Formats: sequence, structure tokens, C-alpha cells
Amino acid sequence: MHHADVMMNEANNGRFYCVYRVSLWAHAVNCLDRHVHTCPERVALIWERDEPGSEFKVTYRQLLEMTCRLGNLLRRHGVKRGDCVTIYMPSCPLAVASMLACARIGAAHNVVFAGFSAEALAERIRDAQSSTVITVNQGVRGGKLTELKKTVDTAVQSCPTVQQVFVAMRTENPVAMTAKDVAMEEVREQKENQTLIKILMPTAEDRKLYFNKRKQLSLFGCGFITMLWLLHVISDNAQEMQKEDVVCEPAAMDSEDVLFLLYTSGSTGKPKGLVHTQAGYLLYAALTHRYVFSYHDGDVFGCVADIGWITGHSYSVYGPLANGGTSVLFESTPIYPDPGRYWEMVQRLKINQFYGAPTAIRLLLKYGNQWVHKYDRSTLKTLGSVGEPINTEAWEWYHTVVGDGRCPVVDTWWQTETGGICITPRPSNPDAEIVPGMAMRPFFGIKPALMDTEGEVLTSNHTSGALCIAQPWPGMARTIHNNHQRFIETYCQPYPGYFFTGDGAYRSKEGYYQITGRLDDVINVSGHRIGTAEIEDVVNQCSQVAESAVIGYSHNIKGEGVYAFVVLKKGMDVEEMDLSRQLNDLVSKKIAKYACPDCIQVNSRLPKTRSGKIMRRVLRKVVEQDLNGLGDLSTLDDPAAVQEIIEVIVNII
Ligand code: 6R9
Repeated sequence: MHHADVMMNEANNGRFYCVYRVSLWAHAVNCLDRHVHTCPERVALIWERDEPGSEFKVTYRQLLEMTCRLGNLLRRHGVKRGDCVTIYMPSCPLAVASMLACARIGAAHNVVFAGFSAEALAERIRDAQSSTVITVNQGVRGGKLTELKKTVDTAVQSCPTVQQVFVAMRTENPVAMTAKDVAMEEVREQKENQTLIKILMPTAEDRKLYFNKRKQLSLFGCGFITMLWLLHVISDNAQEMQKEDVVCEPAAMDSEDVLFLLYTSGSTGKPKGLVHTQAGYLLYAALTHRYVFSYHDGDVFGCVADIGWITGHSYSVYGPLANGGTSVLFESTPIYPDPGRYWEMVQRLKINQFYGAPTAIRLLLKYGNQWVHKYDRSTLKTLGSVGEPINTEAWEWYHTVVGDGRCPVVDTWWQTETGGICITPRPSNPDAEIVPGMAMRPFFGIKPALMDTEGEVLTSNHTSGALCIAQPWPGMARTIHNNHQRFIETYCQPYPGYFFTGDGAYRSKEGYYQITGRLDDVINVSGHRIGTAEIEDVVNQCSQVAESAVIGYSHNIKGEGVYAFVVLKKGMDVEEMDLSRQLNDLVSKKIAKYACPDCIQVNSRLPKTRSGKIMRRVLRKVVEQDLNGLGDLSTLDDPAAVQEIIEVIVNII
């Protein structure tokens, strides 16, 4: 600790709080070097690749080496402290090494979920002003290939800031390289005592590709010069990469320096880049990882979230590694090659803590208990749930079938904004009761508050309100990248003096919390957060559509499905199938597949207030078939619009 001072957080509306500002070694040191000193051969990561039974283990020593080489490579290519590097990769050790390499040299990382489209990726690269992107040639998920490098190529065309793209090889298939690309090599076979030194070398395939490219170019009449240039590029890259050292001086960072940006959806169309900082975030991720899951030295921790989400950041990477743990990186899907995948993996990797999403639990429940019973799950000690409310049926199944009634189920409530788990059962306290389907109690240092519609704090129990947090905690996001005003308006102004989460909650007679869902226009599809406004923006871009309103509705597997009400432009008459195909194509292209509408309903108009605001509340009630709960319709401009929607829905059902 070099110095300490007191900081006032303006985000907290003038309420002062103390953060001891310290200089500390970059996170790569806290997550790697410390453990390499004490247990270099302990497994840090188990990469559970898409192909079952082909797991790949990386020790702390190896991960440190990968991180250092990558850190040196980034530095040599001009990445500096304070820059932002976008990582567009599936869960794999190289993605983790990329995150830690950024941290090591003091650059912020911006991991973008590899399921996002080129346009969604480009928007995030532009907003983060990244000059460097790291990706892989192709992704592999559920036995299918995804063209990640091609997606990056398309994205960077509209990102003038991008100067270089590092490309690792996840599959054997070569990809076309551009002048901006730098080839890396990932070791695919793990041999006894072999280090991952080759990781930054261009592969034979890449070299072949350069030569193929040269051949094509020479056809255009510039053969000789091109050949010289390409030879220069290849030899230069190859030599320079071999030079990378396994020692990379870590940057000393201030506790409040940026560690990473992570984009998430809000209630307006534009995703927001939440900013997490060095000391508080890591402390909070490590502490929650240890105490919420009862993680002990030697345990194998299996968080199946993708690293593109905050759950992957905190509980696949930073929490487990800060605790010197062994963390599983899951690349596949719950039903590939069959619905026994999770439990076969639990048996094979001897997983002690399993952390997944209710949507997957609901899906697996439908396939039947035989897929679970087939495998030995006796290593399991704690089962975790995250991302959306878990219904009682799924909770009970998880507890009794998966956990044989022995393992506590922790329903963990938190958000990208909170950095780590905030409300959760804590089985490390053995006396504590756990009620199925409830997130239960606040974690250390978290002070929840429920607010009524007047903005007053509800002090009694057995009551529901808007969920706020009454005092800052170490893991909280500090701002929205380039938009501090939006941070203040979204989180601090709705209930002055409190952090507003956007969720509603119920507090039981005993004082336990149950999360009831979002209060804003954010929906949760299969545990993925998406703003209805984001989807509407895209639906409205369809040439046939005049306007639209998107809401979430209860879906028995996804948790929430996407329901799009559409008004067509005058004179348009599109076939239902055709419209649905067009909208699906558009939404997958502009956002991602998971955001595609499950239901599309064409109407001649939408219910609006006299001031022209679409009344989504009314649409939600109609879809829920709660016609008595439509509420106050007096501000409605044209009551016949609701009637029309009710009639069409009745027809659909
Ligand atoms: C970690 C994560 C956050 C939103 C959050 C809430 C919902 C998360 C939940 C839950 C009920 C739980 N949510 N965990 N709802 N019970 N245990 O998912 O972050 O992607 O930012 O989503 O997810 O609505 O506000 P993020």
C-alpha cells in the first residue's frame, strides 16, 4: 500500500464515502504470480471444449506464461496503459489470458459476447474507442462453427479506431487475413511438461494463406513487390513473436483505475459500457466467490456462463483466480451432444460447485431425470443459480434431482452494475435457512432498501417495492464509459441517496428477499439481458414496418420471450411468414439471435397516451390475459386500439 486518501463519490449524490486509494500491482499479479509462487502446478483453468471429453488443463505457471507473452505482444504493438482492447472470443484459456494481459499492462478490456452480430460488435468497439481487437478464426458451439473472424472483419470496416486485430486459431480452418491482422497460434494438443510457448506463433496454415494470397495478388500484376512485402510481414511477425518473453513487468495501478468495460442493455436503445475498477471489483469478486459458494482450496469450480457476460468475468475468471482456485471454462451448450452434458462433465471433471442459469435448468428438467441419474454427482457441494428468477419447480428439481437433496442451492441476485453477488443464501453459515426460489439475504456490506411509488423507504416486512441499495459497496460500477450523466440519471436520480437496481423485490415476514423482476423496459431472455427499445429500433428499420412495441412475456423455457407488436406502413400487405423471416434476419444481423421475436402480432395501431407514448403496460396485461388488470386507461388516446389487440390475441390463442 503506497498511499491512501479519501474519495467522495459524486454518483452517490453528495453522500460521502471512503475508498482507501492504494496503488497495487495489476490484477494479473493478484490472480497469477501470487499462486505461481506457492503452487505453480495447480490447475487454474479447465477448458471444457465443445467436443466432450477433450478438456484442456492450464496450470497457474502456464497461464502466467501465456499472459506475459500476450502482455508483451500487446505492448510491442503499441497498446498502452489506459487503452481499451476489445476481446471477441468464446470461453477459452486464451480469452482469459487476454483479459489478464490487458490487466497486466494497465489496459482496460472490453469483452463482447461472441454471439453478438457484427453491427452490435462494431457499436461496442466504437463506443469504447478500441484500437485493438483480439479474436479467433472460428468459434465452435454445439458442434457448429461460427465465423468469428469474418464477423470482426465486417465490424472493423465501420470502426476507424481499429488498427490491429490479433487472430488465434480455435479450429484448423484457415481464414483470410488482412493487413491489420496479426496471427497468433494456440496450442491445441497438450503434452506432458509442454509449456504454451507456441501460443503467439503464426500457424503453418496462416503462412500458407499468406502465400495463397500472394498468388492471387500476383495475378493482378503486382507479384514481385507483393511477394517481398508479404515475406517481410511473415518473417517479421514470426521472428518478433518468438522474441516475446515470459516475463512481463506488471503495471502498478491505482485502486480506482479502470479494470474493464462491459456493455449491457438498458431501457434505451443504446447499450451502456459499465466501468469496473481495480481494487474494489477484485476484492468483491473474490470474497463472494469464496463465501457464497463455500469454495475451499482444491475445489473445482464450474461456472457455465460465457466470459462475455459479467457472470463469466466474476465467477469464471476473477473470483476463482484471485482465490487460487481451479475454474472450468465451458464452451458448449447444455444439450450437446445430449441433455446429460452438464452432469457427464461434473462426473468427469469432479466439479464441486456448479453455477448455471434457470433457463438451462428448466430445459433439462423437461428431458427427464434419467440424464442426471446416469452420472455420478457425488463431488457436488453447492449448486448456484443466476441471471433471472428461478421458479419453484426448477429450484426443487435442481435441489432434489441434481443435488440429491444434499447440496444447498444458492439463488444469487446481482447485476453487471454490482460486479458481484449482492443478495444470496450463504451456505457457509450452516444455520441459515434457505427458502426455495428466494435470493434470501444481503451479502456482507450490502444494505438493500425497498421503495414505494412515492419514493419513500418501506420499513416493514411482508412488502414489495423497488429494490435499491442504500450504501456503496466495493464491487459497484463507477460510471458508464463516456456517459457519466447517464450513470447518474439511471442509477442515482430515481431515488436520491440510493442506488436503484431497476428490479422489484418482495421482502417476506422473516425479512428474506425475493426478486420479482425488472421494473423498466429491460427483459431477460434465457438469462440474457436485452432492452425492448433495442429490439424496437431494429424492428422499425424493416422497410414494411411503420412502428412497433416490444414486450417480454412469460415463456416456460426462456423465462421471458420477445413479443413484438407491429404496425405496417400504409398499403403494405406482407405474409405473416415472410414478415417473421424478415424480422428474424434483421434482429440476428443487428443484435443477436437470442433477441429475435418469438411472437409477432400485426395491428393497425398501438395503444398510446394522448402525448403519444406507447402504453406497454397495457400490452403486457393483454398478453398475460389479465384483462381486469389493465389499470387506468383514462390517458389512452384511442380505446379501440386496445380492443383490436385483445381480439387479435384471442384469435392467436
Ligand atoms: C448477473 C447478471 C441483471 C438482471 C437483474 C435481474 C436479473 C439476475 C437474478 C435475477 C432474479 C436472480 N437477475 N440474477 N433475477 N433472481 N437470482 O445476470 O447480470 O446480465 O446484468 O442481468 O438479471 O433482473 O437486474 P446482468
